[in-house]
Amino acid sequence: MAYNDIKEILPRFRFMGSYVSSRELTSGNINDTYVLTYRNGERTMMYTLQRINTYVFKDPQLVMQNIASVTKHLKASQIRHGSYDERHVLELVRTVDGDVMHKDARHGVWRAYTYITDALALDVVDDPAQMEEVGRAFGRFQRDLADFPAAQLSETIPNFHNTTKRFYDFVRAVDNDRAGHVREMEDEIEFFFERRRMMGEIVRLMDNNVIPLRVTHNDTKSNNVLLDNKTGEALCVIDLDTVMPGSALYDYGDAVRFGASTAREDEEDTSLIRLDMDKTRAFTRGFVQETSGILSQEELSRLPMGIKVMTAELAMRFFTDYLDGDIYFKVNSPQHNLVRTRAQMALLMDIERREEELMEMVQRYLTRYA
Ligand code: GN1
Ligand code: MG
Repeated sequence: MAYNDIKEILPRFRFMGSYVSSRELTSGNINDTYVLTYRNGERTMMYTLQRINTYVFKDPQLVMQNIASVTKHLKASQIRHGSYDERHVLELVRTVDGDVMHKDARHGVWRAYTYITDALALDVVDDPAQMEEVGRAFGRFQRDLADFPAAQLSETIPNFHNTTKRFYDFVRAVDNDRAGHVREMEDEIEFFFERRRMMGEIVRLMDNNVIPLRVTHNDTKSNNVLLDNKTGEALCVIDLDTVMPGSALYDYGDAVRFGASTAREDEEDTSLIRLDMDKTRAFTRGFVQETSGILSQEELSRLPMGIKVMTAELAMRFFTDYLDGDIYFKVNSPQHNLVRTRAQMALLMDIERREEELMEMVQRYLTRYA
């Protein structure tokens, strides 16, 4: 029952009115999330309350500082462009002491936002038109943060999308074999070794300054965008925990990996998993239009590589966690991380088959913006 987990935390925040009810949201893999309903006279107020996973985010104070400055910047950009609305940017609720988070020894670290009502967050995207809106949202996000001073942001999870470094973590997990799975995982292990070079490609391009370092979201799943449930339009980008310096290819690639798949990220029947080209094109259109004048030719021409590298990276991260004994991602069964791994491997193999199609798709944007 959710209330018991949070009842001592509620009075620590400046929620308006009196508590009515709460429910837990379970789609995130890292933090614990609750939606709260309060009543203030005739008005119903809703909030999102989250317990930050401090195994994953070692320094939550830095995470919250990032979020406070990013939301402030987003709001200012939107006001400047005349696009500001309270449903277009997350708004932190402060603690009674005026802080951006509450921390105590027994309950952990907590933060809260005003809940954005009448909105959908899609775990599965069925309609290309929705995928285009998701693309617009992440494109605008990138655009609104293009002038954000990246030096002000802390790297809250160092090397988060450094896929080369992730590969070493994977090799270490194989060596340690903590959960005792390695003996049965020859094919999977081989799969990642074969793709080692490809996985380091974005890191190499950044190291060689071929593509720029940008302020990026780094967790661009479709359910991290809210769409208006009446008009279907993109409202707001959420889950700002991993906003850090990164590459546009991460945001583009991870979004396509998640939202343009024909199946869930943890689909067990791998025969159902493919890359849906209509959804991929729709996302690309939304994302590229909103970032036009910002993304370079070098980035545009490598968008397909972003899809490949990010899918391989996620497959390998899930697999590493499986080998480590499920210490990072929340799991709903002992096989969950392996199921996720195999699903992402299947998706990657389809992406590899479609390389030419993907290159043709970006060609259009290259000639347009040349
Ligand atoms: C985690 O918590 P959630 O579900 O938004 C993870 C992402 C992965 C994603 C895979 C901090 O995101 O990197 O892509 O799971 N977040 C972190 O579903 O590791
Ligand atoms: Mg999330």
